[in-house]
Amino acid sequence: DPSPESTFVCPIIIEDDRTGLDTETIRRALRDNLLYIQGKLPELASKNDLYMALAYTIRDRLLQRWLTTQQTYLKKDVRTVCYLSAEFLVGPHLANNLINLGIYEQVQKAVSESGLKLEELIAQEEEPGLGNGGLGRLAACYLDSLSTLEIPAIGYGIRYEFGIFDQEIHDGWQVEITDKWLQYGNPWEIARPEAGVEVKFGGYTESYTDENGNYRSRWIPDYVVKGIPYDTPILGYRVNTANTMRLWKSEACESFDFGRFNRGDYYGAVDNKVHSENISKVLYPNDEPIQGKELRLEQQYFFVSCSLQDMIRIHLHENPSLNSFHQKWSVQLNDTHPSVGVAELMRLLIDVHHFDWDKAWFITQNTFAYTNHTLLPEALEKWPLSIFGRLLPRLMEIIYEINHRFLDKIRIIYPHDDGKISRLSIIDESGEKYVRMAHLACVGSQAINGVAALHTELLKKDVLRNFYELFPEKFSNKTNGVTPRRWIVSSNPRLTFAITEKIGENWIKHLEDLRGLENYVDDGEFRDSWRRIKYDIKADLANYIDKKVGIKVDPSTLFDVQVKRIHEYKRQHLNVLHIVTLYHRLKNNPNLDITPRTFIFGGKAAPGYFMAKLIIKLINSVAEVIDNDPTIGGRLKVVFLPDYNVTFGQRVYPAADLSEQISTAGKEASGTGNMKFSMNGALTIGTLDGANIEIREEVGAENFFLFGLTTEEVYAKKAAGYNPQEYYYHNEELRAVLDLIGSGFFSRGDSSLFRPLVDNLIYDDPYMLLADYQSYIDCQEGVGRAYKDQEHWSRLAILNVARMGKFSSDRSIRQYCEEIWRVQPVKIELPDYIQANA
Ligand code: Z57
Repeated sequence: DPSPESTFVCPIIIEDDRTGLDTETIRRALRDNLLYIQGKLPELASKNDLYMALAYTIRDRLLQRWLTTQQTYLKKDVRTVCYLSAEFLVGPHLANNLINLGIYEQVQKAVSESGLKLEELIAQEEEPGLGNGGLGRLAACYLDSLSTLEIPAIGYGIRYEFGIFDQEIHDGWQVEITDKWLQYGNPWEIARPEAGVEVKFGGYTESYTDENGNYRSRWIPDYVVKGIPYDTPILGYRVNTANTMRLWKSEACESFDFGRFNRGDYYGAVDNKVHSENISKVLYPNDEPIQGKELRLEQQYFFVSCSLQDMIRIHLHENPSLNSFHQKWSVQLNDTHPSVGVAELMRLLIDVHHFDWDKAWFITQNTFAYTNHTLLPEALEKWPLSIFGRLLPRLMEIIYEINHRFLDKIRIIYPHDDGKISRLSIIDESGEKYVRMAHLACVGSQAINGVAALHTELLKKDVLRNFYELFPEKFSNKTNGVTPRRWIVSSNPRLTFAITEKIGENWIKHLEDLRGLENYVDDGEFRDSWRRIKYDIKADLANYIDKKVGIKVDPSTLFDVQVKRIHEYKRQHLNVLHIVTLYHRLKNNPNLDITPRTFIFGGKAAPGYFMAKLIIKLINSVAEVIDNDPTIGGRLKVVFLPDYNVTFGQRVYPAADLSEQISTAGKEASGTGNMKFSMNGALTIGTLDGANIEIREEVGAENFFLFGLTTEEVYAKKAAGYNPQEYYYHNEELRAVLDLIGSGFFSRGDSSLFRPLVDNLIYDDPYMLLADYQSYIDCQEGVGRAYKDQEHWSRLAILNVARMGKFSSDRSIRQYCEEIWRVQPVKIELPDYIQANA
């Protein structure tokens, strides 16, 4: 809480140097920050010093907007969205803040004084890799849209000291390097140690009777950890709203250390400090499947407890009690990772604020909403009771009580159906006992959603069928979206300019306006300039590829791109089967007329995921053999670009001709890369999976390369006893391709290297590559033919961009606001001594 002195009204005199947006003022501010923040004379400043000076200059310009936003929210006592997520993959801040503030050009000029290009300073920023892939990146796009739509919101998460590892490739294999993103400091965050909170772990509970004769429970923890919030402003596009991303860092609790220290347990005290600091040390690098490691559960409870305590503190600052908590806060659970929040809010209301059970449950249920992001059974999170009960004994009790009351109600609806009861139970008692986090989230939330139309249907029919039957009204779909500010304006300035020249700049905030481009598909000059732009971007990427991996690629070839986490269900190896098929055809018929292609891959494998790592090795091995084969004569090139991340995504989406979205139908919940490609004028080759279905619906079936089994066909084939060997024996070309890989041809004669991969496909093939192989190959032939007619291809590309309006995260967030959160925009007025945005 603010100290009493803070009510003393003191007009703060703002130096013009920290708010002015004109070139001259920014020029002065840069020099000022270089000297007084970085402590460098211009002559001795490194590129990084200049980046830091610029970053602080921009942060200065955000601060008034940020503080005014927070003050307005407090004064107006607004309803606020809290997005709880274990990951926020925000990407570099600098360029986005320049664009959102509308001062890119001024800053460009101001920077040129230093003899550097703004683009070089932008490239200097180390991206915060606080996420694995789609789920964390979605959270970041949603924060951008929340601010742009002027919705009061806080993103709560973990400030990992080490984010997703940096990937290197050694001899074709992935090697993981620690991500030291904080080593040169982070100019975008402000620590708020005064808002620290404490979180309990371990120990036991005991019951007692309070002064009013009420039975209560007390949690005597084994250790207590302190959470320190680090805040980063998230500015909206051309608005004054700057919301907060509040990430928690774990620290040792001195008071607790002192107790041990004084008892002479020096080692114990230091050990506790080490353990406390470990909680926010490192991001778990698995994208889909969660492994049940205790530290991961500690991370989850840590950030959820910190965040809920923080909301309660803010709430009680403006309200007499927590009775209205659910009216002021809507808390979104990004997957089940924060779902222990359901039990934690119950604990805080009952144990700390002395609510009775029913009132606490009413508030809790009306506070939370849950987004599911996966259909993979192995990715549905569950915690062994043994671990859960030991680490969070009081929460375990509360979950038992929630479950008990829930199942009592269920028994009335399904009187003699024990099977139903055990399928719905929050506790899995079929073998070793587990807490099922998705069940806790479903029972404790007012709304449940999937992330694409197909995904939501499959949730209702399959994964969450029993819950859908119980409360169908809680379920809805919210198809994912991505922010056009980062994924078009910032990453693709040339395309942005070309679009804006024709239809104005409204599309940046209203992506549906891209429809206006349809008027220009028949304009030959426009198509010409469209192609020139794509070619120039591809030439830039070709230079970058040469610099990074020393491979020369030709920008006039078809750029066929697959960038995403490496996972068997995403089927990067199906893409490889196509490449080897083309290679095999060219070997047998060197004069074959094929469309020259450059295949570009990028993506990280979970460090413990053997098959994914082997797929990376396979891509690199095939790349090397093809590159060194003179008969190919550059008609095929394969490039694996190491260390795929947000920064590289911004480079590669604009340069793609073809987007590979080839997951087994029914496996990819939505996908969001699919949207980024298409918005940048790539055509998609894809299955009827996730959001691909909706993209195809929007852009038109004739502008989308579709192949493969449908979800129903996949299910039916599985049920009928899928046998991949039939495909292997009946398809000669497929057999030749698999045999070539299995023979050691791509592994210097070592026929054992890729055996596990080839055998898995022939004898098991859980993701049905062999069933989809022929359909994929045929479809790719159509792609190659289509690319030969460049005028035709340009038409399709323009139509793709023109029809992608639906996939702006602004649309997704509007739907969440109206249908789940019931929150409204709040305009932020700047004090009049602040220079307004451009
Ligand atoms: C993750 O990135 C996603 C789902 C998960 O359950 C976990 Br854990 C991590 C992804 C899905 O695989 C994508 O299909 C989806 O587009 C993305 O989440 C955002 O919803």
